[in-house]
Amino acid sequence: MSSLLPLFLKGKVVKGFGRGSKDLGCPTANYPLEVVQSLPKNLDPGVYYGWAQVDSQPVYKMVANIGWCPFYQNKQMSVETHIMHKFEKDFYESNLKICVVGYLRPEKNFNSLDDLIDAIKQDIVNAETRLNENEAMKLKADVFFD
Ligand code: ADP
Ligand code: RBF
Ligand code: MG
Repeated sequence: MSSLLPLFLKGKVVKGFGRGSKDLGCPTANYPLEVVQSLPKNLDPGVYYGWAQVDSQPVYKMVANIGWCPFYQNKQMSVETHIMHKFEKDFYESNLKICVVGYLRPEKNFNSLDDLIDAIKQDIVNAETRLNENEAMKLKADVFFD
């Protein structure tokens, strides 16, 4: 698994499932199917942390869910990125580059939406810590980003 990381992805931001992740305080920028299909076949589904850049804006911290969302039982795998930054407006159709730096945990099912939200909040805390480490910081400056 770890040999596949860091993993660099880029693509356009498309409309997701419209479940109102935004209302939950956790908007996720979704990639189109072709990006999902380009993933290494042996990449473990789960929650990851890393860096993200919208067009040529600054590079910010992110957490990404790569998988099937057992809570919603999606039929298709998705890659959705929550960028740890407050944006003034939506950026559908923009280019999104992400560097997937490390793995946080497997996807889980939850008894309630509140439990899912609590888990995501904890993921953000964990990502913050990991991304402040030197090895992770180096990737923020990778030539991949504009
Ligand atoms: P959808 O189901 O269409 O993905 P979401 O509720 O997940 O809808 O919201 C995602 C959209 O919110 C993104 O495509 C982007 O345009 C916008 N957005 C605003 N702030 C962020 C952020 N911090 N991280 C990710 N997306 C954000
Ligand atoms: N969905 C799941 O079904 N199980 C998970 O463990 C899970 N973890 C997530 C972690 C993060 C950091 C993010 C951004 C999303 C996660 N999701 C998970 C996806 C979530 O179901 C999706 O973003 C919903 O649309 C949120 O309402
Ligand atoms: Mg989304």
